[in-house]
Amino acid sequence: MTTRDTPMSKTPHFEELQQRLNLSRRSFLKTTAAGAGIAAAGGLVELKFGKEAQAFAYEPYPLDNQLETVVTSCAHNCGSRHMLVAHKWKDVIVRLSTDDGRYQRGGHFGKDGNEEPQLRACLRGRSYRQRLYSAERLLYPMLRVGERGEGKFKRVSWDEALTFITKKMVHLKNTYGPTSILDQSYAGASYGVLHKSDQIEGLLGRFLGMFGARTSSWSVPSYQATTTSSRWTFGTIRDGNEDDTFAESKLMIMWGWNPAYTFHGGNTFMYLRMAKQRGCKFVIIDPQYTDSASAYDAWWIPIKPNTDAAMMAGMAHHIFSNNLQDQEFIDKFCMGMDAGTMPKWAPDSANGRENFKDYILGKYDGEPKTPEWASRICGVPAKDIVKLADMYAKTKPAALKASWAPGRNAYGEQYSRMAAALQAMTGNIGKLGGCAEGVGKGWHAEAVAYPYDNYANIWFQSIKSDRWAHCVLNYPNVKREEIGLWPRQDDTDGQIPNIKGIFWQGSDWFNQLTNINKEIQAIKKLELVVCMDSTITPSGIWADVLLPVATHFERHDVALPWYKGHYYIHRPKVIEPMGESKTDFQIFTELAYRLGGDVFGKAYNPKANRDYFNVNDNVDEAYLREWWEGKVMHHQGVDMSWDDFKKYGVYKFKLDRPHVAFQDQIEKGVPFQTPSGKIEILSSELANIDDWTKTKYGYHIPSIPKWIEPWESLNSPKTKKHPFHLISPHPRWRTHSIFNNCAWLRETYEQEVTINAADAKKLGIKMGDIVELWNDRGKVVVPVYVTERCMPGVLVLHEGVWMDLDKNGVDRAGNPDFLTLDNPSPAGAFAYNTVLCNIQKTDLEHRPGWDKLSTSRAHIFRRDD
Ligand SMILES: Nc1nc2c(c(=O)[nH]1)N[C@H]1C(S)=C(S)[C@@H](COP(=O)(O)OP(=O)(O)OC[C@H]3O[C@@H](n4cnc5c(=O)[nH]c(N)nc54)[C@H](O)[C@@H]3O)O[C@H]1N2
Ligand SMILES: Nc1nc2c(c(=O)[nH]1)N[C@H]1C(S)=C(S)[C@@H](COP(=O)(O)OP(=O)(O)OC[C@H]3O[C@@H](n4cnc5c(=O)[nH]c(N)nc54)[C@H](O)[C@@H]3O)O[C@H]1N2
Ligand code: SF4
Ligand SMILES: [Mo]
Repeated sequence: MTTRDTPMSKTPHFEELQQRLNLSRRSFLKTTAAGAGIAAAGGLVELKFGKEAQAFAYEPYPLDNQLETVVTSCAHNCGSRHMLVAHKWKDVIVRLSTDDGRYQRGGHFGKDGNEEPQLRACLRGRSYRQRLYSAERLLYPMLRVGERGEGKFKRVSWDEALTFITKKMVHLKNTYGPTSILDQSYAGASYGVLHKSDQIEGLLGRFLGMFGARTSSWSVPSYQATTTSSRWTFGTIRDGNEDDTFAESKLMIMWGWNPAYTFHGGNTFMYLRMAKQRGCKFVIIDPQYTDSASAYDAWWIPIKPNTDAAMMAGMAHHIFSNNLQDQEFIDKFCMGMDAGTMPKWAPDSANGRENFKDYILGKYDGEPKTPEWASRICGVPAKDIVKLADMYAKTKPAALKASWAPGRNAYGEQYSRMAAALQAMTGNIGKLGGCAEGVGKGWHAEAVAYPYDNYANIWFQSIKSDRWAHCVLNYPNVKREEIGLWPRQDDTDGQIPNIKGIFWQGSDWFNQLTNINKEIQAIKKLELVVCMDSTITPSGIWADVLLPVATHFERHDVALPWYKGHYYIHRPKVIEPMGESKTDFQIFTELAYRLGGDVFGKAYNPKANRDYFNVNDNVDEAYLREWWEGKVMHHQGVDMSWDDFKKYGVYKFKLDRPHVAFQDQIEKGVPFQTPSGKIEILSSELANIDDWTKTKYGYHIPSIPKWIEPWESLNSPKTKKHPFHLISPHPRWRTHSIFNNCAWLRETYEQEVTINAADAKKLGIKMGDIVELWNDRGKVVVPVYVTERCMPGVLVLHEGVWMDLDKNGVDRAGNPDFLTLDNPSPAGAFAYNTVLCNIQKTDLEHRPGWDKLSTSRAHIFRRDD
């Protein structure tokens, strides 16, 4: 998945397409009326459907040598990408195993190693059969019959479902204009090259843009803070090393990073273990003593959530005031780190006069950012701040891996920029064993196998993603800065989008964005909500139309690594699509033909014919082969043919040298991709902005990293009413909301809120009690987990559980997004971890899952009574 690099407005291509489509209401009615659905220039095409869903083949239990073995990969936005090996009996997958070394070229059972490590699946991946064949699997199109959100649907034919959608789309576009449909496609399927969901490169954006009605969502929930920060500082988001380089570090500072739970690469843990074996010291800065901390016997520094930038400023103070910085590195590569590295133009710019060192030393505000100053804010003893700063400045090479959660905050970008300043002042950028992450994107994959041309990213307005509800509820009385409107180069600049419909493709965003109660109000105002997914989801419950999508076992594709890893995994169609499901690409192509006949259909999917909805295998193969031969073999120097790749199932790249971000900048003097060619601690872009309301940020952002107090935190007066700070990290047992309904995984965990033992005692709360958490935005009910491993004042509740409302609007499942706030940080970061709330024992009903039979038993082993 990518974030936007070059915003694209209407293109000459696009104008031409729209003219040829001439999508007036009349021409649309003509197209559809011609034949209950499909009768474009190419003639009538009959809709055909796959077979009915198949049951498990339990009997007779097939032996291994009776099964066919197919190499494929796991999917989704889970932090990694691993091989799954499907063992199938006829058209049913009866077992899943994983990489054991033998599937690659020159491979054999057990082959493993540093260069070409095995890609071994985690528990989630290995449980995939339960998702594939789950009771919640969506097998045919459905239309809503009850109120929105009531969850009442009836089965309809594809033709009925698509006719419903096309009519509404044309109505919305004609009545409310080109901003009327909101693209909420996300990363559920970003890591395939053909059947892709994504904000930028995805199939939905291309489809809605070409249709001529698309409001886009530009900020990413994961890491918008560090995306913007890395663009300002380094000029790119490719600031990541490959994981094997961590094995070379002497000091590993894991800042808000818990790879034992939250994956960031497939073999991270293995390489970190190698580092440990070689004597690397580990430090963890996190409100929780995590499993990563215990696995590496790390020095745990508990910190008040959202105060990281202050602690980092305290470290910088110690480094500067003891002259521990790498001054040679600073002088050569940095801009604005200190008075000596200020650009010549700086004094002319109101926001550009300050340098970082003088800010840290207190020259501008009379407040030196000493370790003692920092300690009062972040709660970490000053002596520990000094000790860590000393270790970091004196150990070479040292990796400060600044993960994303501490940036998923109010002013999260300041944390990310402050981290970059520390990495730079210690000279740990571009060096093996050092680290500039950040975003952490390492090796670059060829990621798109369908046309990625001038049509690829057309949009008519683009807003900060989690302001859609605010926009809908307040339209037209919304200021552009409230929704972070991306500037446009034409006369529509600043126009507030009139959103009347939403498409979800590869996203469960209704369940995953901030402030769900506000979303619930907003969605009632919409006229069209379409959910494309392979299972029923909590978002789907709020849709008007559910379209069944074939999973990655049921279509042909190639899998990409996540942010780390350098390999491709072939994903053949392992089984036929279940029920009546179709691929996203089939659905959009069919919709394009219905909306605009051959002109739209062919432009959207040039290799396909009118019958693609029924026959897609050869077309998909042609796209993939072209991608492999044109991009992978040609651009990436791969000598394996497409047919051989399909035979082996995986291609693992051997890199000439370990992949270290910015190595050439440091070693060969290649300029950084910033305007100045330097590491911009003072950002040229920010220093030269006068009217912030005209930028996508909307609000002022200092041009150097600074500590800014978040809206809510343990230091805020609001703690009188809501004394606990809630953070919501990512779950080990789910990929966000995916796998929530997997019974095998649920046996191993419970969605529960973690609380410090002393806090629990004060409140009379015991392990396993059911509690309610609330603030002004909502209320959720969950069991409680009492531990010393979480710092006082902090609660931890994992994101992604499937919401389950009672009649009073209380969430019985414990989804933290009923408590989160939809105010994004100026740079676009979702403030998921900026939440105050309260907690007490409750008699309210708790429901651990939609399927009560799959209730977890984990709590039985944890009760202390
Ligand atoms: N198993 C699993 N892995 C995943 C995912 C998943 O859903 N499941 N999702 C993937 C995706 S899309 C993403 S974006 C990444 C997210 O990756 P991260 O952002 O790194 O992960 P989180 O789990 O949110 O948080 C990591 C740690 O940060 C700590 N933390 C929270 N707030 C603060 C703070 O204010 N300060 C400090 N110092 N620490 C804090 C938490 O206690 C937690 O231990 O993970 C990816 N990997
Ligand atoms: N409180 C709190 N909330 C958070 C976070 C947090 O830290 N705290 N983290 C946020 C982050 S970083 C993220 S990335 C988001 C994730 O938010 P989402 O992306 O909404 O989460 P997923 O559960 O991964 O949903 C992806 C959906 O895509 C579907 N899908 C998978 N493959 C396909 C396909 O091929 N086609 C189609 N049409 N659908 C497919 C899946 O079935 C699933 O329903 O959550 C965010 N929410
Ligand atoms: S869920 Fe992610 S980490 Fe687990 S096996 Fe699948 S790809 Fe790998
Ligand atoms: Mo994410």
